[in-house]
Amino acid sequence: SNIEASKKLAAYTAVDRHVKPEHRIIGIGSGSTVPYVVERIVQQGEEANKGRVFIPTGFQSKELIVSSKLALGDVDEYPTIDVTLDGADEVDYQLNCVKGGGACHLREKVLAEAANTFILVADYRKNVQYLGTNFVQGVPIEVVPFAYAKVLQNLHHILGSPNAVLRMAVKKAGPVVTDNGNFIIDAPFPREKMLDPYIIMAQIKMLTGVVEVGLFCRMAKAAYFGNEDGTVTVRW
Ligand code: DER
Repeated sequence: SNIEASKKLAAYTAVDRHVKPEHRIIGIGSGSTVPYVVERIVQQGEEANKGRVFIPTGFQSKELIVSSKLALGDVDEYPTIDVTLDGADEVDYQLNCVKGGGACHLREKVLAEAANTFILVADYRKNVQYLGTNFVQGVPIEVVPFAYAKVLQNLHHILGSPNAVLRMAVKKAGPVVTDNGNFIIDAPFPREKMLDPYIIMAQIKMLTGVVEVGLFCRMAKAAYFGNEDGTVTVRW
């Protein structure tokens, strides 16, 4: 499909430009675009990948690294990462992004922050002027289960997200549970709150019980978007 082709195009372009032979510690994100990142890195060959370690951002990411026969590294051993590549749910013109559609944004943010270079790869749907344009389900927020009702109440009545909801699982009874054993709340905000996402991110982060917020504000060095017409849009 056009969307898959555009994910592949973004991923291949980003890897070709940012995963250099001297890069040894590589962070791998989560979602359906990063498999193309790993595919392209594998294509760099055994020689290039000898001595490299790949740090996962969760169970899916770990499985992807292992199934691609790349060396798995642990973030504990490698607090500094040469380059982390990850997907996003939306990216605005200042490279603020919404992440957490796959409920993996806590470990993703750890590896994004630990990286000397953080690169986003996405299909054209994610390339927006304002966050909340296409990805309308809301800002993903990882919360400890004990506090989720309180956080929901604060979002509804204080932070201006009356439609915030606990993310329910589809193939499991009850809520989605993250790799860290926590819940996810999806909190939609009106556009004016998304003009400078840093403000709302900080306000959400301060709510007791919030573990991490799926807003990555100006962390990425560049974002690559595959377009329907086979071109790539790069923003930095
Ligand atoms: O959940 C996440 O943060 C993922 O990276 C997600 O934002 C991107 O998923 P996709 O590449 O499948 O669209």
